[in-house]
Amino acid sequence: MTETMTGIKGPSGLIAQSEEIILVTHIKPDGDALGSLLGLADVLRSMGKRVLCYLEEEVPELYKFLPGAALIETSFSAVRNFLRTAGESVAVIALDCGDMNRLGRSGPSLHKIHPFAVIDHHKGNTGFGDMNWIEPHRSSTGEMIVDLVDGLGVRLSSQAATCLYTALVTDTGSFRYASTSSHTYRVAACLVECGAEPGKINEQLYDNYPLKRLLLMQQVLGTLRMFADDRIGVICVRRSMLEQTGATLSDTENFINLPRAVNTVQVAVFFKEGENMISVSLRSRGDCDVSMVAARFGGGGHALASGFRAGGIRLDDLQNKVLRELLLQLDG
Ligand SMILES: [Mn+2]
Repeated sequence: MTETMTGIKGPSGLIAQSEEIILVTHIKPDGDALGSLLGLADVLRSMGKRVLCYLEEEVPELYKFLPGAALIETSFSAVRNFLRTAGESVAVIALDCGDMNRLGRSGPSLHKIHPFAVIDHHKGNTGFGDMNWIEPHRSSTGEMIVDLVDGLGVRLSSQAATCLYTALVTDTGSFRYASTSSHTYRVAACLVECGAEPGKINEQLYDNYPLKRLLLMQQVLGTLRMFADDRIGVICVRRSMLEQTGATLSDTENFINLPRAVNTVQVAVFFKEGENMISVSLRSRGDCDVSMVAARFGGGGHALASGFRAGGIRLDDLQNKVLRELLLQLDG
């Protein structure tokens, strides 16, 4: 590692003391969540620790290529068994997770295990651990894990490097977002030196879609409508489109970035018609705080990315309501 690394970081003392460690991350896991989880798990195992990775839902198809993904336990009984056979020195580390609720249904049970450490880069992190290492300026939790591992004096395996590189590349939008710092690139360089292969990883992440996703995209783009002098771009996915293409809502990931990237657009909106509910995603280019709009419908999120769900309303009616609120927010 280079001299730019800043010494011992995060819960390295806790890791040194704990022979048995449970790693958890947020539900609806993204590349940073899973990459950090599996990268740190690999490192801890190489240090001779007994490690359990727990996530209460299945790993999304997109991330199944990550080394170790198959070892993630999805049943809480695995946690209970681990605790039953563990010694005194068991610890939990929650990764990339802003608050306890984001751990899912088993959050409260996991949170009863002590010591409970948090490693995260979300601005709004509630600091819900016994020890919290939260650095909101960081590009990704994966970047923090690489510094942590550097402080532990462990060399990353190519498997761990692959996981952590995936964390970096996904959470920085392929090194495009403002959170990408010179340090992010140094960490990326280190990961490549340890065996991460950017070409292969990017192909897995970005050039590996099933045809049904493209067919769904074709239909969803057909719904595009522009409002307010092309400042608002709206797309929808309807149940019938999923039925026709065989795709699922998970195949719509990143669709919202298509209207968002139009040069006149300030806000992009994506309506997703579920069985009983409509989910709405809002993305802003910066001038409009879409979390205020989501909040008016009982949702939440950040100024640039937020969302909510609504039931008992037709999609067209909901769209009219959302547009009205957005115009107030844009021009009000
Ligand atoms: Mn993250």
